[in-house]
Amino acid sequence: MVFQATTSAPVNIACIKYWGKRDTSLILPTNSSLSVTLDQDHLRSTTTSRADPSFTSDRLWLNGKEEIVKDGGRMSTCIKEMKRLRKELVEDKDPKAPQLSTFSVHIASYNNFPTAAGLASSASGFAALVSSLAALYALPCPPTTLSLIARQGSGSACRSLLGGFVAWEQGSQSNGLDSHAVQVAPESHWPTMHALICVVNDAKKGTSSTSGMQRTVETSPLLQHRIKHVVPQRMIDISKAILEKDFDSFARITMADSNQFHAVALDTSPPIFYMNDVSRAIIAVVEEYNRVAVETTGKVKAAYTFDAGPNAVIYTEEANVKEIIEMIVKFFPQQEKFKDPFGLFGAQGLG
Ligand code: 2P0
Repeated sequence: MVFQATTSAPVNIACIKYWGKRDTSLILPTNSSLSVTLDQDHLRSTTTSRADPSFTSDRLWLNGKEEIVKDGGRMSTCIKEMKRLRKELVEDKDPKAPQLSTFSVHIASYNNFPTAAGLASSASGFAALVSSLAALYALPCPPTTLSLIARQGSGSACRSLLGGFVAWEQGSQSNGLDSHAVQVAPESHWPTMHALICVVNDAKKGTSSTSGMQRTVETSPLLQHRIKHVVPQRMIDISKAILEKDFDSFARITMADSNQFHAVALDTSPPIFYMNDVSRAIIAVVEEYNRVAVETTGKVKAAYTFDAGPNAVIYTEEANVKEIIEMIVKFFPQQEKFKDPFGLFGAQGLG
C-alpha cells in the first residue's frame, strides 16, 4: 500500500505587514497582519509527501535538491506536529487506521518561481508542506488549525492556508494557540481585485526576513510605535475596506503600511534596505498615476506594496489592469532577456 499525497499552496502578499516576533521559537508575531492569497497557477509551491515503513528518517527535497531536516528546526517541528495530530485525531480513535505517525516521511517540494527572492517562497512552501501532510494523514482539521502548524514553519505561511483576504491574528496566549489565520473574505467577494507582480530582481535577498525582523525588534524605536499605535487601527480599517469593497481606502492603507514597514527596516541598526532605485521609481510612477486619478475621480486606482525585497506588487481593480501594465512597461522597458522570465509579469486574478 502506498501512502502518498500531493497538494499545492499559493503565495500571499501582505497589505498589513508582519515584521517582528515576540516568541522566536513558536513564531508568535509582535503584530497582526493581513494579506491577499493569490489564486492562479503562478507563484505556487507543490509538495508531495510519502510515508513508508522502510524509510529510516524524515527527508526533504526542495526543487530537486535535498535539504537537511535539522532536528529541532522548523521543518522538523512541522513534521512532528503533523504526526502528533495524526496520532491524536486518527490513530488513537481508530486502532485499525494505518499507524502512519510511526513512519518516516519523504517530502518533495517545487516552487514555480524564484525561491527566497522576496516572493514569499517560505509562505507557500510551508503551507504546501502542511497541507500535503494533512492530506496524507487524512486529518479532519479546518485550515485554521493547520495554520497554527504552518506558522511554526514560517510566520507568513499560516496565511497561505486560506484563500482570499486573510488576517493572521497575533493572539495573546504564550502557547500560541490563538495566533492563527482567519479568512476576512473569500476571493469570490471581490473578484475584480488583481495583483500585478513586477519582478525587479529575482536574486536571493541580502538580509533574510527572520534575522532582519529580530534586529528590528531589538533596535527600532519606530517598531514599538507601529505595533502599539498604528497596526491595530489599520487592521480594523482595512478589514472594513475589504468588506465594503472600498478600493480607495484599501489602497491607501496598503501603501502606507508598505512604507512604514520599510521605514522600520531603515530604523533598524544597522539599517536594512530592501527596496532599490527601481522599486522607488515604481512608487513614484504609481503615486503620480494616483494623483491624476484623484484629481479626476477623487479616488486612487492602484496600490503598491513591497516585501523583504525590491519586487513590487501592485493591487488594482480589473478595469485598470491593462492601463497599469502599459504604464509600467513604458517606464520600465524590459530587456529582452528579462522579459517575463518566469511568466510573472501579468495579472494575477483573484476571482
Ligand atoms: C509579510 N514578510 O507579512 C512580511 C512583509 C516580509 C515583509 O512575512 O521568520 O518569511 O519565517 O516567520 O514569514 C516574511 O517573513 O519570516 C514576511 P519567518 P517570514 O508577508
